[in-house]
Amino acid sequence: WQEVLAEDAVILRRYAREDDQWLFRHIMQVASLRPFQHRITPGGFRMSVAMTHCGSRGGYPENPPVPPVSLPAELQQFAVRAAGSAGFSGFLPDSCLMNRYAPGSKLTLHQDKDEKDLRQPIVSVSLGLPAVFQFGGFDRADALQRVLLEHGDVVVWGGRSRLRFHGIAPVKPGSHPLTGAYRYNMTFRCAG
Ligand code: MD5
Ligand code: FE
Repeated sequence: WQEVLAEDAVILRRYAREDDQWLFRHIMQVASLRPFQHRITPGGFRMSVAMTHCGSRGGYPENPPVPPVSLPAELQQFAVRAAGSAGFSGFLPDSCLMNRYAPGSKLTLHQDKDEKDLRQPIVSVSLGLPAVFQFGGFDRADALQRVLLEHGDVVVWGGRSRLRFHGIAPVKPGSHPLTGAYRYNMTFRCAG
């Protein structure tokens, strides 16, 4: 079932549930080639979320250098199908960012604006432990909506909602049969 969060932002509740095992295997496969890393923010802080990715990320330099890992066609097709179900046709992602949240990990309010073509949506897939998603406006200080994202939930963010401020509240400890002590999120993007 679908839920409209805001203009051009649609939640496909549990959309990925029946595909959770092979989706998770792809995360593990990518992480075996490019281990999850805690990036350091421009301000010098180590992020609590660990990240890896496959496909393009817009050609940003990696430090230290890591081998390229291509975006598996079945992952790309899953994202194309999800975007279509949410009403976004013509989406062809070239990258998948994978985030891993241990208990206590959070993602501070931010905008996703590194991608070259902001007319393209982002497809997000949540697996494992639930998390409270914070969904804001176009200014950092705008009021936040809070939405629980659970295992298998898919969200498609396009149009106006593409540039909304958003974040993830600290993940509560727990255990999930597929992912153990973690929450994982995949975001499919046209990084360019
Ligand atoms: C997450 N990841 O759950 C989220 C899901 C990230 C990130 O935010 O940058 O890795 S993607 C949420 C998103 C993407 C694009 C637009 C909006 C939300 N939005 O307008 O709220 O790890
Ligand atoms: Fe983001």
